[in-house]
Amino acid sequence: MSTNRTFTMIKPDGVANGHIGAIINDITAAGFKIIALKYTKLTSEKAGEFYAVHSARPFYNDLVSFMSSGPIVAAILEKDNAIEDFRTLIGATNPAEAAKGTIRQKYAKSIDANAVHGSDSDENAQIEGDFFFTADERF
Ligand code: IDP
Ligand code: MG
Repeated sequence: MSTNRTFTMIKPDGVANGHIGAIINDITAAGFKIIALKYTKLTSEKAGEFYAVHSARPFYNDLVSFMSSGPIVAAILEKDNAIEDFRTLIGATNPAEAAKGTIRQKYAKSIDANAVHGSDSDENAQIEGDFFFTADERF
């Protein structure tokens, strides 16, 4: 199915390592339009809620503590075929397996601290965007 919006976060490692500008440049150079953008920080409670789908996974507690360890950048992005094209742009979850030139290959160091999030479906893009942005924060 073809979709036109996705949701992303630049994760705490991407922010702490100074990659906000480079990552946003890669995203816009790939043809994504920014619909909403926010520099913020998740509490551990909010991070737990965002990643609730992974609550049974062994890495869940580490993921929640990592995602609340520092500021992040959240964004809603628009492009034809947004979900699939953005997953291609960021590369595999494990940066060691991410294709050359992808955001995770360039800016991430480990499977847990992997620089960026990308929605995996239309439905989740909607839910995740709504988690961070009200209607009047989208342009
Ligand atoms: P995705 O971010 O590529 O969609 P998911 O499987 O949805 O990957 O996992 C969500 C996040 O959980 C990953 O981006 C990564 O930060 C973390 N994660 C996934 N698998 C592992 C793992 O095996 N060890 C540690 N962290 C993991
Ligand atoms: Mg995922």
